[in-house]
Formats: sequence, structure tokens, C-alpha cells
Amino acid sequence: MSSRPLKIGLTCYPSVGGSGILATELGEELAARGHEIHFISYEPPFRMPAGPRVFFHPVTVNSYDLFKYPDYTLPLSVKMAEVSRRHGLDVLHVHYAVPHATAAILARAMLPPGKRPKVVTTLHGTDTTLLGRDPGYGPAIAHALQHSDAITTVSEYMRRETVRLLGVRRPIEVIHNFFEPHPPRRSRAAVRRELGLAAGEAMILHLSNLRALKRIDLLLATVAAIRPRNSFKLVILAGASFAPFQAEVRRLGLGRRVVVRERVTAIDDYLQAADLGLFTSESESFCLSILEAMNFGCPSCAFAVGGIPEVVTSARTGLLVPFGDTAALTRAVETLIAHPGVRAQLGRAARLRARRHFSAAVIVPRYLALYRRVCAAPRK
Ligand code: GMT
Repeated sequence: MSSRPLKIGLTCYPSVGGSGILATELGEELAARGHEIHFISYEPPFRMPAGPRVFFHPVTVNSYDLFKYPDYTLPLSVKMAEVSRRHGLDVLHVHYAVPHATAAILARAMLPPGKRPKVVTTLHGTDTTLLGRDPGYGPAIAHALQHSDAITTVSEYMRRETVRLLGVRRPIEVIHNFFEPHPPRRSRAAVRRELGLAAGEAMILHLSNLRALKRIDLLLATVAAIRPRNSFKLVILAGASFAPFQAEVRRLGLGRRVVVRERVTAIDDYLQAADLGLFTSESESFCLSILEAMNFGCPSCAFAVGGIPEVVTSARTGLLVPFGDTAALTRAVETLIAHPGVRAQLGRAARLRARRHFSAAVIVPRYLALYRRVCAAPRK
């Protein structure tokens, strides 16, 4: 199989969100391995790498009076076709199916045979679990998957859900998410000082976009029950405004216990400063945030939902409890606060597991092997 550098188009949502972060990191890693990367989206991805071999092609959406709702899918597909033609893309790899996979299939069809890139679709979560159930989206997603050259999911759970909800009968390859930590820019002590952590206070970290399925209500209920009250601070790195939750923070008397930072880019600074992670999602296909914490030797407590048990082995690299059992979750957090030795042991094992199974060195070659395989197959 040829080992020439590949030209890869990557499309994702550029905003804060797991699928965009993963696509961006993948672009950075592929470019570092000598491949040419073309991001195609309405804005440069949130954490887009700078450097040679990385290009960004904006999609412009015009609003016409005729349209009640602006359309993104068609301009995206036109841009995908244009970039593919101009740069001779080998692969269009779309992250999050809606509407990216449909746009890629259309872009491919617009190009003459011999100029058509292979389409790889990676399903990240709500594209299957939420939109896949929606009769207004499900059939279009199933169609785009049927016509992709390869389909991947970020967990075995997602693979099962895709088969169950979308009736996909084609092979689906599970390629787990990965994360590469960047060296923190500030010391652990400096970050803890900034957050106002007193000596002996444990730093509980929660990172998310605060969407409904992250269940911030359960997060706050869990920490409100932690005893003693002065043993911790909950630090929330919020990918959206936390304002809608402030009233509940006050109602639970957590005003002095909760510290919020919005739209933080230097997440590694905070990850290295944390003692434990806390996640209360009712559904996750993987939970990149848990993996990010694991890389810094920080074990997490969470509900055992979706793909989370594929990331965390309970009692070895973190603590998982059944969904909704906030009392058990509070006990798990209290155990980790009270026993720094247990925390350190779980954290060491978590870091090892993250590096062994979910590092760029392990995962990126799997995407590359997939690209080479689809490129070697006859063009559609
Ligand atoms: O929930 C998010 O943070 C965003 C969302 C997305 O699609 O961008 O995350 C999904 O993809 C992440 C990356 O693969 C996974 O780690 C998350 O578990 C998944 N979220 C859900 O399925 C709810």
C-alpha cells in the first residue's frame, strides 16, 4: 500500500464540542505526520492548529428573503466539491453526520469520476442517539451512512446504537477518541491560587458545554450533599453561559463552593490542578472530558452510561455508579476527597490507561490505515 502523504478534508462543527475538538486534534496530528489538511467549515475550529500543511476554507451562508431558514448544507457541499477539485483531496472525513455526511455525499456526486474523494463519516453521539431517532433526520442520516465509503464510531456503544437506531447493516469500525495533553502554561499552585482553593480543599473539576443531557441539575445536587462542606471547590469549565444555573447554585447554598470559568482555551492548566473529575451526563458516547482528566492523572466519578464504561474501568481508573444514583455519586466523591492515596492510585492507573488505549500514537494510525484502505478501493 502506498505511503505517499494524503490530502484530507476535515469537516466538523468549529464550536466547543467533543466532535469538533476531536476533528481538530486529528488534523493537527495528521499534519504533523506529513499529510495535507483542509478544514472546511463556517469558522476555523475553536482549537485549530497553525502551521504548514493546514488550511482553512470558509463556507459562506447567504440569507435570501425567499428562505425562512438559512441553508448550510448546499453551500457546504459546494465548498467541499470545490476544495476537493482544486486540491485533489483523497478523503473527505466528516465529524458528526448532520449535515456534514449528506453534504459530502452530494459533493462527491458533483465531481467527475476519477476526481471523487472517498467519504469517511465518524459518528460522535447525538447525531445517532438524538437526531437518529428524529423522523425528520433519521432517514437522511441512514442514507448518508449507506453511501459513505467508511463509517466509524467513537465507541462500541455508539456502534450498537447506530445499528439499532439507524438499521445500518454495513461494517462500522470503532475507533475510540484520543487526547494529547499540552504542557500547562502555569503551575498547579498558580492555578489553584487563581481559583481561590484553600490548603486542604479538593478541586473537583467539571468540563462540559452544559447542554441538557449533561444534567447540571444532578451535578449540583451531587456536590450539595458532599460532607464536610468545606472540603472541596467545584470548578466548572463551561463551554456555554453558566448564568441559567446560578439561581440553583444559590438555592443549594453553593455560592462559595462553585467557581465557574467560561470558554477557557488553556484547559490543560486546569486539568493539571484538579484532584478529581465529576460528570453527571445521562448519555455520552465516550466522554472526552473524562479522558482529558485521565491524562493528567485525575480520576473521575460519573454515571455508568453509554460509552463511559469503555473509557473508565470502575474501581481501577475511576468510580462509576448507576445513572441517577446521586447519593452513590456523592459517596464516591467523598471517598476520593477523604483518601488522597486512593485518588493517586486511581489517577496513576487512569493515566496509564489513557496513554495505552486512547493516545494519538495508538489512534491516529488507525484512521490512517482506514484512509489508505478506502483509497485503495475502486472509486464510486
Ligand atoms: O456533548 C458534547 O460535548 C458534544 C458532542 C459532540 O458531538 O460534539 O459530544 C459527543 O462527541 C464527543 C466526541 O466524540 C463524545 O466524547 C461525547 O461523549 C459525545 N456526547 C454525547 O454523545 C452526548
